[in-house]
Amino acid sequence: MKEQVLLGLGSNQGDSRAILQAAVKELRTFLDDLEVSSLYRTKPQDYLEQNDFYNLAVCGFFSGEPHDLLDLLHTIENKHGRIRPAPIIKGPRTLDIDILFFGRKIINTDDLTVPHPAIAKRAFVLIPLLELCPKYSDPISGKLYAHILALLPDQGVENIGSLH
Ligand code: PH2
Ligand code: MG
Ligand code: MG
Repeated sequence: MKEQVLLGLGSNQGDSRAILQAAVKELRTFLDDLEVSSLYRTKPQDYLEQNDFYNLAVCGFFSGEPHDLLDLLHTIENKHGRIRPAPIIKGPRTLDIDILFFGRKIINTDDLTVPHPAIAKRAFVLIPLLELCPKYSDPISGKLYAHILALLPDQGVENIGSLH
């Protein structure tokens, strides 16, 4: 069975736009009917002493287990120079691909938490996500993400057009 998955991508090191373009191309090899949000330039959150990020979200259909997807995403991140373990937690990175949702599944394992635990406080995730899925709600609380976003302060998320 195919599950609809939503991923959040980010980069603030190297040629971020080229890295994100290459990553989306690689995602198309195993995600069907891939939809890609606009590209956003975003102010860093959590760890503030770093460059602005480029963020976007994608949505597609995956046949496999959540950990199969996680392995594929780590392979793409590593190929684009992702350093593990991170020298600075939540610091600069060439490429980050987070599983935001895997269908409506709730997953809590050592290496994977789905829905991604920080979605509700991050405009750089919510804004591209809502561009693709305006009616999406939190599988745990049932709250509409559009309502959650409306309550957040401005976090400096600027739509800079299409990735291509
Ligand atoms: N990722 C982080 C920490 N902070 N800030 C922005 N704007 N965008 C990100 O992707 C991001 C961040 C850790 O994953
Ligand atoms: Mg990550
Ligand atoms: Mg992340």
